[in-house]
Amino acid sequence: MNCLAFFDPHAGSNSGKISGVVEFHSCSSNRETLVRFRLRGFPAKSTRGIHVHEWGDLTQGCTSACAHFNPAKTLHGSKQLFDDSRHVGDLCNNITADEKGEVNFCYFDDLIELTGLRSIVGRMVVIHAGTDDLGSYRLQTDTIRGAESGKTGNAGARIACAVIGLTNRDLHPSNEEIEQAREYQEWTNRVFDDAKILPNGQVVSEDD
Ligand SMILES: [Cu+2]
Ligand SMILES: [Zn+2]
Repeated sequence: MNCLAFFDPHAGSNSGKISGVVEFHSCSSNRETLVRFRLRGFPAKSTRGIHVHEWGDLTQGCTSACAHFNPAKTLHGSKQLFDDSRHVGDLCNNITADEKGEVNFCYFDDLIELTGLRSIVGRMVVIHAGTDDLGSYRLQTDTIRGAESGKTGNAGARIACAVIGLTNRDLHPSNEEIEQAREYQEWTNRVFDDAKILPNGQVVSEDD
């Protein structure tokens, strides 16, 4: 199956003037869903939060997309720090632009699906003004930063959003893309294995 979210820089729901597409592909040759970013319009070398939010509803701009898509009712998190204890819509949490302000990147996502209970079809890709903190403060529930970390990753305002729709384009990855996506997967798995010290310096025990 093939889906995409088109970012039109002239759309009212796109104050960030982001253009391009986020593509999704699933097929029998890979267990996970390929996610491909082809976006431009970011400040050079900036990192921005990106997620799938629950509804593809633009009646109040990106606001009516509501919260991160979270059918399992878990806390916000990231593959690197929390494995599968994260929202289905958390994706890779952040994208980083190159010196031209472009993002060309693909990876395999093991939580989203294009059919069934975890289907993201008809939902919304939202790009934020800030960086997703990966849920790294989510255990500090007595602070605002901690509570938000477990909900939104403190990624900030919504600067652009686009509904995920079906397409008849074949978005199957090239061999080169599959290789790149596997490399990224190994990297996130490796980081997770020794994630005893979080990016903020906080140390978590195995029981956490
Ligand atoms: Cu978001
Ligand atoms: Zn989330």
